[in-house]
Amino acid sequence: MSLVYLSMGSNMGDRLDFLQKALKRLQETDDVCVEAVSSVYETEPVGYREQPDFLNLAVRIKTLLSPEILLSELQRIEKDLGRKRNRRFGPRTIDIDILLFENQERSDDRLSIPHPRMKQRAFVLIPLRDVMPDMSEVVPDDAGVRYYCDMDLPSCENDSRSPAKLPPD
Ligand code: PH2
Ligand code: MG
Ligand code: MG
Repeated sequence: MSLVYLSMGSNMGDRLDFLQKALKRLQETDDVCVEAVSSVYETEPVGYREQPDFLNLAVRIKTLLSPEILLSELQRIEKDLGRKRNRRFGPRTIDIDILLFENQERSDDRLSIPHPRMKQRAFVLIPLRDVMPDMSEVVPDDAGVRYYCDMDLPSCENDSRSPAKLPPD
């Protein structure tokens, strides 16, 4: 099992709904268990600034998938939720990025791990700190990142912690 941290962002349409749907799809993915989800933060756009504010969150998962297969699964979820690949850094219904994959380091055309820009981005590091309590990164200026709400954790399949599966009192 690999320990993996992801970042999600949305700045089109019903942003919270896109994040919720993406989390549910992630939890339903075979060989992926969503272990923890950060709070949701509303964040000013970084890079290309003429676009609506984002909602961002971070996710901690355990997975049996390789980085390549996980990336394909994440891209499938993005596509199913209406993601169109237009302007780089531009508006999107849902963006799911791999931040860290165990201690792996790699950089090729398809995938760079750790995510090359994560250390400069408060909209990545502030949510990440919620799901990675021992995070050692220094968080850059947090202006433009505001707490928005908490997010329910969709439970793992066959997860005995799920309240719905507990016997009645
Ligand atoms: N994603 C980008 C570019 N800029 N800005 C914020 N606040 N949040 C994002 O998720 C984001 C961004 C490209 O992936
Ligand atoms: Mg991104
Ligand atoms: Mg992306």
